[in-house]
Amino acid sequence: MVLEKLSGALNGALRKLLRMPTVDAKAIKELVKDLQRALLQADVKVDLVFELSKNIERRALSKELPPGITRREHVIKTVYDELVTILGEKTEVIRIKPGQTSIIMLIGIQGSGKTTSCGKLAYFYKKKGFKTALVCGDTYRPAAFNQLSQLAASINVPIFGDTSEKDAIKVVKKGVEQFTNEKHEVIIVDTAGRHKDETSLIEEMKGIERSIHPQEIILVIDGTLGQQAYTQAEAFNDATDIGAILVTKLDGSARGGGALSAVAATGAPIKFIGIGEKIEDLERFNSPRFVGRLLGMGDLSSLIEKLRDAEVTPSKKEAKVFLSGKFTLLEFREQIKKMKKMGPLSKIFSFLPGVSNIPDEMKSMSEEKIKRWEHILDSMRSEELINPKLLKRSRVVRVARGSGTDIKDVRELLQQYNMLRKLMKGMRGRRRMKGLPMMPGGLPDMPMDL
Ligand SMILES: Nc1nc2c(ncn2[C@@H]2O[C@H](COP(=O)(O)OP(=O)(O)OP(=O)(O)O)[C@@H](O)[C@H]2O)c(=O)[nH]1
Ligand SMILES: [Mg+2]
Repeated sequence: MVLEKLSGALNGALRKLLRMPTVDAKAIKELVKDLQRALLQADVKVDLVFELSKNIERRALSKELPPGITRREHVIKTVYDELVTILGEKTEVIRIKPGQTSIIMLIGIQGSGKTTSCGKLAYFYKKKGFKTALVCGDTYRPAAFNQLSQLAASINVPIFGDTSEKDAIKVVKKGVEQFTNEKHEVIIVDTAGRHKDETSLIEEMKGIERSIHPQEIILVIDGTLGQQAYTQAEAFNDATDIGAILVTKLDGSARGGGALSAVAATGAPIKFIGIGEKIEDLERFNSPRFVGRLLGMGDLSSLIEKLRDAEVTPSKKEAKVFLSGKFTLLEFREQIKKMKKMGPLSKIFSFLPGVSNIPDEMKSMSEEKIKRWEHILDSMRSEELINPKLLKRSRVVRVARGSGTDIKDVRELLQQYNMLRKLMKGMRGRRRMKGLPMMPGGLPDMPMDL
């Protein structure tokens, strides 16, 4: 599993949010705190974590929600979006033209995983049906050719190398020439990792680049570096515009989140990730999909679906209760309070066939509105709750002031209440069919003594 620890922590934070009775400012603060802890432990840069927290807090509490989306879903989607943003939204692929030769050169500091990744990439392209070959450009380390040869043999891919030649450029040039003549479609060049710093790395890269003109240069970065990966990626991104990045060792590294976000912050595209020591442990990097997996929730559509399932679903019985009894503002208030636990009205009404003409804004009533209405109803006197007709202008002004809302809000509530009451009156007229079982399209069997 990639970034197991980070994934577990992020998933835990979201699960906690799902269990909260309501998603309010306090719940979001707590979520953000959990996310911060998880990301900082994964070595994500403090600035990035701060930025992400701010964005999540601001967006999560935004007033308007898209229709049909609950506050909970909206918050989860916000977290998802913000994580995708810090990992780079663009998904880029290396395009290999069939029938032509494409040269891919890998560079990177010592031990970053170049040679292993050359083998993985060769396997990746071979599996896609491309005629693939490997060239060993590491003349510095004697065992390098041997290491790459073993990988090449294991996947049955030809390899070129010359252990008696010290000039890497000469060897690489010869190998590329040979494989181009043999009409190989993908030639992958391994290089030495003797560099102390980014500058010498970039120098050598430029030398080989001038002599073989690769279609793609891939900088291999060790994922265990965490946010330190930034300097390497930045120097590389400044030096070449045909560069991509491959982040290795994301399996089992606690700091991989830091490495990925640091690289993305330079604007350099991450095209592949290494997720193990085996030849098949290479993946194209796709940040939305990656974040989905990191959160333990697949892509976003399945995320939303899962969220819907995870939400409390009111039972048929509860739905009946909701529409039963005398329907004054007093009952309305009871139901509003219950709705906080039961979820949006659309769910409740979906249990009642024939109730399709509920105004949309009532069906997808947001949690903010439920709360606001609760405050408004709590500010009314009991005589007003029992007899809403008493609520003339001066009383409406008083209720608005008392509940910290606008007159407009109180009016809206009264209007919605009246609509609902009328609707129920209409249903009561049809109630003579009482006793019929619940049938699709038919009327529900429910006590409604309005
Ligand atoms: N767990 C894990 N190990 C990896 C991954 N990629 C590479 N390694 C390991 O990292 C070590 C170094 O890998 P190499 O491919 O030899 O690195 P290199 O960049 O070619 O090293 P030099 O040629 O010495 O510069 C090896 O033990 C690999 O097995 C990965 O994605 N996951
Ligand atoms: Mg090597």
